[in-house]
Amino acid sequence: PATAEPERIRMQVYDAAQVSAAELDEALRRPSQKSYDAIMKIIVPIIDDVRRNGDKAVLAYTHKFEKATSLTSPVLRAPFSEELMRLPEETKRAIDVSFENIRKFHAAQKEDKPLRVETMPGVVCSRFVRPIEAVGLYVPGGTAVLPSTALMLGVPAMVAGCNKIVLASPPRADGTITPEIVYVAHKVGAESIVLAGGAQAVAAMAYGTESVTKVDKILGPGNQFVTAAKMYVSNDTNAGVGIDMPAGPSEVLVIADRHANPAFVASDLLSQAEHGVDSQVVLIAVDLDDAQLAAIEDELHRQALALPRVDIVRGSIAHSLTVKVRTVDEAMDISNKYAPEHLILQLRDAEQVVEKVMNAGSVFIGEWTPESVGDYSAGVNHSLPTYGYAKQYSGVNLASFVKHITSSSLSAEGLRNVGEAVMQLAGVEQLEAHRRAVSIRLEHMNKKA
Ligand code: HSO
Ligand code: ZN
Repeated sequence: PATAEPERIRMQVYDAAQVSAAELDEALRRPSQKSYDAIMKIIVPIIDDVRRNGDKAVLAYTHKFEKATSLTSPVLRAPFSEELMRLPEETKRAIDVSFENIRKFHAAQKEDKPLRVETMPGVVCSRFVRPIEAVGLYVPGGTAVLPSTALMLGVPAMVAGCNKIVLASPPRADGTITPEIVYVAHKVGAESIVLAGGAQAVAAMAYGTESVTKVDKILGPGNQFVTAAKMYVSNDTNAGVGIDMPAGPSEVLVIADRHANPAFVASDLLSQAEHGVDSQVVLIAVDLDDAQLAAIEDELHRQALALPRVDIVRGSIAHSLTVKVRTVDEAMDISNKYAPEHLILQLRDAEQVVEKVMNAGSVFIGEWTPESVGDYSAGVNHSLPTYGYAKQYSGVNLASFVKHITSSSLSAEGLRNVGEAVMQLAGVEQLEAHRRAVSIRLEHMNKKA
């Protein structure tokens, strides 16, 4: 008997001219996440346990969840031995090239001169930058090894001048970490690698243990347990730890017109779809005729079947979609409302369209710019806001690893110039001590004069 045809891998198609705005919104909703409460119930006891019992608790969870039962310490300290980062030359070269591009782009984000403004004669306001002292960088394990994430977090931390860089990643069952991640840790000057994942890794870095260094900020993507743990510890004033944006499943929105190569478009959609079954990819087809859309659909199906992760792709394509529109402006309206983590412009005038981008994590311009280049090697960061958070958040960048401190410096003349306004407002707020801190100085000046 003939073997059955594999089921068609195809995204649902909507015509923006034929559905209501509400229907389109509904179609573009991200796949829903597990309830926050259910996850909190699981992670809070783990966090409490790590806070109370330190290393012993971290190790016990790593033995249990990672099956790394031979592990006797949850931390690997620098310098890391050559043997732990033995890699094929071509892998090292690829990491080196990517490292250098990411370093260059993030070094260019440095503000080399402090900001200084004289707001009134003798009233000088300044702002200067200081690195966050200790950062904890979470590199997920799971279905793929992600040394690229170690680069995207570690390189800006290094460029910012963070004193202590701690990496955390779940070890393999034999208790080791993939050599790619150790090599990146070595290159960025990490002081240690925490051999743990999940809520236990987050808690260990937030509170510190006998051997895990306590950090001031935890960054990096992770599953829902990691994300919830980051939110939990950042709300605990006893931990005194900050976090980056909560990261959700990866997503891409591709806008393609008649000039786009169907094979390129399909390959970009699939490169995000293979991340996880919860990923979502969206194609906005600008004024394509039926044959052109069919060409993209055929490519998507054909290329997907050839992928090792085709099963994951089936899952994510099931809640992905194509939206047909007439104009680029219509496409941009939908995109700005969706606020995609990644936006790919496969349009003839892609460069000109960039000025219409209001909400997106990172933009990939023109047919020679697949998202993969940004995921790994171009220099931009791949740790980006998902789930529509690109409306109010930026991706990881140099500023994620520093604080801006302001200062003011007044001369006697400056205080004379601004003092009246201060005293008036202190009067309005009935804060007499505030008012007097100024008046006592002005009186002193007048006595001397
Ligand atoms: N596209 C992912 C990043 C990544 N891709 C890592 C490959 N490795 C989220 O931006
Ligand atoms: Zn990716």
